Amino acid sequence: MIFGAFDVGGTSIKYGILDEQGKILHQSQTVTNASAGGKKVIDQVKDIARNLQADYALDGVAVSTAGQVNNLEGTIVHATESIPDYTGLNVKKELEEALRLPVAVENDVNAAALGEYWWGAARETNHFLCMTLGTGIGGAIVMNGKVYTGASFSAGEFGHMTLYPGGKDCPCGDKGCYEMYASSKSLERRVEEYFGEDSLRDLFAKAKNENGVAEYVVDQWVSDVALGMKSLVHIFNPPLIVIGGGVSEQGDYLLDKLKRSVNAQIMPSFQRPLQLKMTQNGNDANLQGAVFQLLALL
Ligand code: BMX
Ligand code: ZN
Repeated sequence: MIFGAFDVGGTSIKYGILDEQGKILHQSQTVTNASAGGKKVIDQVKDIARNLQADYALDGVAVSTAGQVNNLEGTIVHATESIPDYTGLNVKKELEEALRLPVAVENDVNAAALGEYWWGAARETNHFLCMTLGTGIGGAIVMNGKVYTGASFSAGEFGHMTLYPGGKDCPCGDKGCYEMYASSKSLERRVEEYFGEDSLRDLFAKAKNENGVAEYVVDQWVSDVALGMKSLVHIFNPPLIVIGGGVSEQGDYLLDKLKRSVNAQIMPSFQRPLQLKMTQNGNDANLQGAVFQLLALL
């Protein structure tokens, strides 16, 4: 069987063709037309899926998306203003009617967690947390090999823990949320503030070369990432946290800093069992996890 799979984020729509083993046969991406609103974003997905259908005999379409997702109905329970007017859309129904194919919809980080669980960094444990540092910060709680969804499919919105009361305005409507300080986007904002145009890759290259300002910017940000993790670790006592998002390409350099910063803040009983790992499958995990959810429907 082959599937079209999408990962809809506030910044880009990544998509690909996958088989039932989670193997990626083709992939590409485009910019999310988020400012045009959720309906237009789904139209973008429809158009791409129709083009894929012209080339591949798809058996279904799997969608990983930002926002809280009722994965039984395929609806967006709630989305922040990072995709305006997304809340309430029935993505599954819209796509099934347009494409005449079975469709599964899952929150992006829940999908990433499932991708890592079945085919990546979390294969060896049944309980773990997954966290992506992207445009926002998404989270997933996996217990006994299943994503914990909460009372209204909204559990795991790690990005909206309060890190600094009364702090920066968040697209969720509150102030001082974790994702305003510890997402990749927040690191980009810091880079712009200190260096003007530089990219995150340049920042890390400079920091690794012992550029003092670059190291300072990275360390300040790491300290905010770790501050949020401290709360998560004390609540869940997880054996593993898988970290995703663009910055995961910084590998051990970033992981070592994070481990030091988190360990300095948590009690010894939480330190011993805790492993931090970067995502193994990167963005592919979102596509894979969405396909895994689709397979469960077929
Ligand atoms: C936001 C929220 C989460 C999502 C997270 C990561 C919306 C639209 N998004 O906190 O549901 O998991 O961002 O998303 O409500 P990304 O855009 O960083 O990939
Ligand atoms: Zn928020």
